[in-house]
Amino acid sequence: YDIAYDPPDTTSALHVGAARVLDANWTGSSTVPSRNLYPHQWSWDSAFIAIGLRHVSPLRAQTELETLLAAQWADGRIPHIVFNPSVPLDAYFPSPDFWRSATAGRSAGAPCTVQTSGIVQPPVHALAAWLVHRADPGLSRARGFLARVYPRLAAWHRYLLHRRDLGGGGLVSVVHPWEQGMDNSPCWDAPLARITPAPTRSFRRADLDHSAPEDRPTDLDYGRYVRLAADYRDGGYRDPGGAGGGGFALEDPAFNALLIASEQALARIAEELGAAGTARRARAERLTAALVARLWDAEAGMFLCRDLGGGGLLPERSVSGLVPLLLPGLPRGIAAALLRTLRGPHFSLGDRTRLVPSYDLLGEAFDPHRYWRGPAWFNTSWLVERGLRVQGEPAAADALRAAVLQLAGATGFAEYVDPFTGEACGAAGFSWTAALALDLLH
Ligand code: 9WN
Repeated sequence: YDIAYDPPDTTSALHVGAARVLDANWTGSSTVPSRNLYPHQWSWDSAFIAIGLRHVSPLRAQTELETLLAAQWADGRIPHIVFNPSVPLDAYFPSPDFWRSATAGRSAGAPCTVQTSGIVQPPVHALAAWLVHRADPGLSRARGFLARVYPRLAAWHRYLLHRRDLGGGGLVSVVHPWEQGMDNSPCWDAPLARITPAPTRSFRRADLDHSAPEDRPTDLDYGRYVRLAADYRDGGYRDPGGAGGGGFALEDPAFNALLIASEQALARIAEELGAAGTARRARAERLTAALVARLWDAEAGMFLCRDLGGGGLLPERSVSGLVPLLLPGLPRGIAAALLRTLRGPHFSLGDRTRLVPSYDLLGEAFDPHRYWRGPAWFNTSWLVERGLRVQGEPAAADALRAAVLQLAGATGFAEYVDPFTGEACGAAGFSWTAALALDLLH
C-alpha cells in the first residue's frame, strides 16, 4: 500500500480537456466548430455546443444561442453559417461572397448587419434553449433569456412548417445536403446524380488545406453542392425552390425528429413563460404520425429518407433513420424494431461497434473513414444515447455513454472516428465532441 499513490481522476481530466476545447474555440460571442476547418458559427453545432457549454458557463451557452438567433432572417430561417467578418475570405469555402446574403436574400429578409449563408440546418435550437435554461433557471430568468428567444424559435419552426413542407404531407424538406448536416451521406447519391456539377475550376475548396482528402467529400460532390447552392441563391432563396425542375428536395428522418423534439421543448418553454403548450404538443403528435406514415419502412426496420424528386423512399440505411428513437411518442412496435436494427448487422452497436456508425456497415458505399459514409460521429451517438434512455434501455445507454466519453478523450475530441477501431478522423479539438462529452459527464 502506497499512501502517496493518488490515481488520476479521469473524469475531471476529461472535464478539463473538454472545457479547454470550448475555451479555445470561443470567439467572444460564439464558438467555432473547429479553429482551422470551420472558422465561423454553424447553426446545429451551436445548439449542440450550448447543450455542453451550459455545464461550464450558462451565460456563454445563452450567448451562443442569442448570437445565432441575432442572424435570423425575417422569414424565420436560421442560416446554417453566420460569418465572422474578421476571418479572411479564403479560410472557408463557400465564403460570404458566394452566398451574398444581404443582396440575394433581401426579399427573404436576410439581415444587413451580418453575413450569413442562405440554407438551414437541423432544428436542435429550441431543445438546446430549454436545456440551457434548465442549467441555471435563476440566471435565465434574470436575463429574460427564454422570453427573448421564444418568439425567434417560434418563427423558425413556422418557417420550416409553412415554407418547407414541399411534399405536402406535413413534414419538412431539405433542399441541400448541407441542410441535413450529413453532407455526403450515401442517401443523397441517387438524388444528387441528377444534378449537373459546377465545374471544378469554378471554385476553390478550403477544406483540403486542413484535412485528408480521403476523409472528406469528393470534388464531384462539391461541384453538385455548389450548383445547388448557387441555384437557390440565384432564385433569391425563395421557397419552394428546390423541388421539381430537377432540383434536390428530401424528407429526412433526423431533421424531422429533431423538429419534433424541439417542438416539445418549445411547449415547455411556452409553459415556463406562462402560456399554453397544448397546441405545440398536439403538433408534435401530428408530426410524429406524419414521420411514421411517410418515412417508416417496416422491412428495413428503420426510418428512410424520401426523395421528392421521384425516387420515393431511398433504400440506403443511415444513422439518420435511428434518430427518431428520441421521440417518446413513437409507437411501441416501431421503437422495438429500431432497437433491433441498431443492434443488428447494419449498425452492430455493442457488438462490432461502440459508437453508432453514420452509415450501414453492410452498405455498398460504406467507407470507415470518409465523413458521413461510415465513420461514427459524436453528435449522432449522443442523440442515440438520449434515445435509448427515452425508450427505457438504460444499460445500452450506459454503454454508449461510456464509449462516447472514452473515445472523446482518447482522440483529443476528434470530429469523427473509424467505427471499428475508434481511430480519430477529421479535425481535432472539435467543439460538439467536447460539448456533448461534457453533457454526458453530468
Ligand atoms: C458544411 C460544421 C459543419 C457541420 C456539418 C458537417 C460539416 C460543412 C462542411 O461541418 O459541414 O456545412 O464544410 O463540410 O457535415 O454537419 O455542421 O461542423
